[in-house]
Amino acid sequence: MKHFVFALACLPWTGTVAQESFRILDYSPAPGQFIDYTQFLYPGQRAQDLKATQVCHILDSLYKEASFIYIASLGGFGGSITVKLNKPVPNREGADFKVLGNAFYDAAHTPQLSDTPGGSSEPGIIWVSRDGNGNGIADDPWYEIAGSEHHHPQTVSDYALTYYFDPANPSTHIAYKSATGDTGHIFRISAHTQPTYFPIWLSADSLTFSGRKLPPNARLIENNGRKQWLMLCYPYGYADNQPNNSLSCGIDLDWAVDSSGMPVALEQVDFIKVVCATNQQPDLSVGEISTEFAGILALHGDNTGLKPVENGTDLKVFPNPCQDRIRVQRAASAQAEWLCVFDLSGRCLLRLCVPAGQNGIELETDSWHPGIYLLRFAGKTLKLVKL
Ligand SMILES: [Ca+2]
Ligand SMILES: [Ca+2]
Ligand SMILES: [Ca+2]
Repeated sequence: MKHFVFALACLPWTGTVAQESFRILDYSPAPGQFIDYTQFLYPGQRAQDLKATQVCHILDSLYKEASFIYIASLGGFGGSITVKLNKPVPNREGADFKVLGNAFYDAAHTPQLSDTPGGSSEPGIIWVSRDGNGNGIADDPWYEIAGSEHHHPQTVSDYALTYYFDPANPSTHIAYKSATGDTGHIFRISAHTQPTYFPIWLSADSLTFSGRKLPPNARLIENNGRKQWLMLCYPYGYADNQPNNSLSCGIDLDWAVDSSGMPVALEQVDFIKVVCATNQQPDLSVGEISTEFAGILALHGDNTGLKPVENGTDLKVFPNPCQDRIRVQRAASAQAEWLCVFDLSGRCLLRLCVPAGQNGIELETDSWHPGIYLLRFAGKTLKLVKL
């Protein structure tokens, strides 16, 4: 979507990121406003000589560059990236890894939408595979991470979409047609002026993608008389859906299912694939909803991916340990913010919005089971003990 640069971006991340190293096996984006073949050309190279392997090689070098965080767009529905991890991600209790993207909450507007946070959320479905035969190649079964919308009545399990390149008019909107007859376009956006939005190194005429399509998550809301598109976050289980520093961004390998939808027991995974899973083009100012991929973060037993801080001046929770209630206090803030409580498996147990101008809130905790919880609020995470 608009507002993001393709090659260099600041991730909404508050901690130290120690990403997993990986190698790109395949990059097959759908058309999109951030898809630009010219950035992959060697000096003097012709577009028709650009190869998919060359694109993967260049992307690999960009992701390895330590001085900045690289984000690749997957374009519209069906676009994907597949990586091989240099070190497998084990399946331990709770969440095991995060797929990093550039999703963020819009704190100014999400309170209008009850308990559903939103902002920029461009969900992608995650697939995983392990190198079961040990040959280093992704020729083993793939399993889908069944996120929160897997069984939603508006989710379509076998959606298929074909995008068409018009060589006579490459710089126009890219037309598509689904197998069920939906038609539309990946819109041309005035801010992105490359010769075409079509990934012409993959095909010279058309590209067909198929897979599970999630319900649309973009909503047009009105705020102070001004209309604005807001992308609601799905609760869990997708890439580029919840912010990187959100506990809801964690992926548990126990959510993996086989082609029959049955859960599978995975000890570890070596390959991860991310697929843009919605087909939405809100309007000409936003463009297509396109999943972004910024890397993989293994949680390695730290199920949250977040290091809790001690009580401090910015955020206080008391009493801690607690029994029947707690008071959560932040520094005075004019902004509405989400307060979330998670268990140690990364499961969100409570989410509520603290209105603008209110610097604290009381929570009743007498019904909570004794144990350790993580409370996320005001950009901090605190460890909370319930007696
Ligand atoms: Ca797990
Ligand atoms: Ca995004
Ligand atoms: Ca293999």
